Amino acid sequence: TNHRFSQVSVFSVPFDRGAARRGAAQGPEALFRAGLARKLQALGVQYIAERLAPPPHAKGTARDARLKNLHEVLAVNEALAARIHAAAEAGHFPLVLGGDHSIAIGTLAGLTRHYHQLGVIWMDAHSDLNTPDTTPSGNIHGMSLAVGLGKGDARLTGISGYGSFISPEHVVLIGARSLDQGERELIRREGITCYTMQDIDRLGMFRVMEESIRIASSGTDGVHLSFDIDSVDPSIAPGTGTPVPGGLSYREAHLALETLHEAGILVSAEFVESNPLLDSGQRTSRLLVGLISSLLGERIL
Ligand code: 5AB
Ligand code: MN
Ligand code: MN
Ligand code: MN
Repeated sequence: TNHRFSQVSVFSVPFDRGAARRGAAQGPEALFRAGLARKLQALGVQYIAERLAPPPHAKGTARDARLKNLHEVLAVNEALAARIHAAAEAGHFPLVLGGDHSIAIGTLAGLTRHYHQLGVIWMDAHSDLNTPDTTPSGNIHGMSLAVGLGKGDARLTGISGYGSFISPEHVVLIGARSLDQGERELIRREGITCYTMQDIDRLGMFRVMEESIRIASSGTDGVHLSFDIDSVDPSIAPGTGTPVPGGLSYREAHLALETLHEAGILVSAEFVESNPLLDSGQRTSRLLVGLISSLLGERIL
């Protein structure tokens, strides 16, 4: 994806307590069962793979309906942030496999300790910009981008607080079609660029990617891709906990990742929200292996 990296560090994060439904914790192993390692080898990608330990169940800690499973989310993300920072320092390209999207808190925290002006491309049906004050669910996977911007519960933003936060002008949302009122207001107030599905219909995916790449990379020292599989249409990616109709087609999704590979701007990527318990066979896992391959340089011709 970018030739300045000597190797890819693949991090499996078997965690799903940031979401309402269980099962995304089994996402990473389903990707390996669907042939991820063979694919990386065939592409000639030098990589090492590491699996984070799932955090112990925090029993008896106070419950907060606006921040469900906070202690587990904190534990996994503190560990992940440290691993991601170490990988970035070593000159490696982190490839994070989720897990629910709350793990982006740790990825972003680790990256921003090293890259002080990080751009972010967030492909998702949602914007994950809720805070405890705006969340309709209390599920932290709907808050991770807000935390990366320094907004929300201080214990969560404190993980990123060791480094720097991302700036709204370097964030681009792609594929949005299900936003909560508080998220809409935050997008407007902060001036975050958002390419909705309607924008993709009108402009075409290639132009959306060209503009996104320019916005996310201008004035930054690297760009992170956070890819939520629910950005893709549920008819071809059914294995996910919060599906929304009207998503990216097979080719739109691949084109996005092919374009990112060509641009060479990425310093890290994560693929989240794949839930094998909700999948129809290996459909979603196989799609993801193909998408990761496009990002890492698989070509049609
Ligand atoms: B995902 C919702 N906005 O906050 C909320 O899948 C859904 O990581 C969040 O994008 C979906 O609960 C989180 C209604
Ligand atoms: Mn998400
Ligand atoms: Mn550093
Ligand atoms: Mn989503």
